[in-house]
Amino acid sequence: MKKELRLLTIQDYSCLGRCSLTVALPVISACQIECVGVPSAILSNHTAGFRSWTYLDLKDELLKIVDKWDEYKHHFDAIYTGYLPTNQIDIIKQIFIKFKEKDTVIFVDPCFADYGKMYAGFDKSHIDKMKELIRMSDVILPNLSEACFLSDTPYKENFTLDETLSILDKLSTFGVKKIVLSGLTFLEGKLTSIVYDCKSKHYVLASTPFYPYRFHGTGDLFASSYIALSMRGLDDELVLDTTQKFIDLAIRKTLELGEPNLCYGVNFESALSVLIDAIKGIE
Ligand code: PXL
Repeated sequence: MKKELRLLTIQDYSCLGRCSLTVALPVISACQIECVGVPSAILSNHTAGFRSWTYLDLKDELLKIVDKWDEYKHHFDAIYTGYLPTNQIDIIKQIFIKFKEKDTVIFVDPCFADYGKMYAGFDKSHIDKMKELIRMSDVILPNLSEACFLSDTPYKENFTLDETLSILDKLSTFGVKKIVLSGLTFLEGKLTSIVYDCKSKHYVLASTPFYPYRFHGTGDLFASSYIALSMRGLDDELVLDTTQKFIDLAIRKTLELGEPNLCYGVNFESALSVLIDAIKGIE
């Protein structure tokens, strides 16, 4: 009998540009998990690649929304945070405490940097606040830039596997169980990701071809897919491999349509079948 699963995710809703909630909701739903999405902010579009945007901060709504649920019994199998303004992190910590039960897994995608630079509107104070959130989590899913900022490692595009493992070792001092690091290029011509078990130091890798484009939103797709498939009980090797294949197909579908407009993200809608097929095996 298939188990019903419910996940709470808190991140922004950027109307245009496929990222955050607009990808988390369909990806997690495709894995047959109820995705309860609470928007931290509403933007006209994301801030990477577009010239300007509107921004409505929903800080004052967050506790109002989740406290309203006190009238009902809500169990969350997982909580997943993505892009968050610095001034909301203390509230998110309260939400973790409110909903964390024995079997609730907390996933944090730090989501504040890419290509060695912090996203527009963030400063270094965000890194310390994010470390506080990470210390309360079970699994973190940084990209290479975020991993460098969080471990005080100077950023470069290419780290060797040994250098990557030493970054992971530093990050494991935050007390998390697992680290899922994406966007690695130590294998030539490949885009590689790694799941690192902080206790055993055991790791698994998955790779797909590397494309010389800076697509937006692929980190959010990666995190949503990894989290949903692992909640469905697939082992890390299969989760990572399927997630890489899902994103690879989304990129190929985008490229098939011609020269991509990178701001709009990737055509993941055409690749959802990869996730649907992966969980068919366990139905
Ligand atoms: O995909 C990361 C992301 C999420 N949300 C917003 C962003 C970005 C990246 O720039 O601007 C609003």
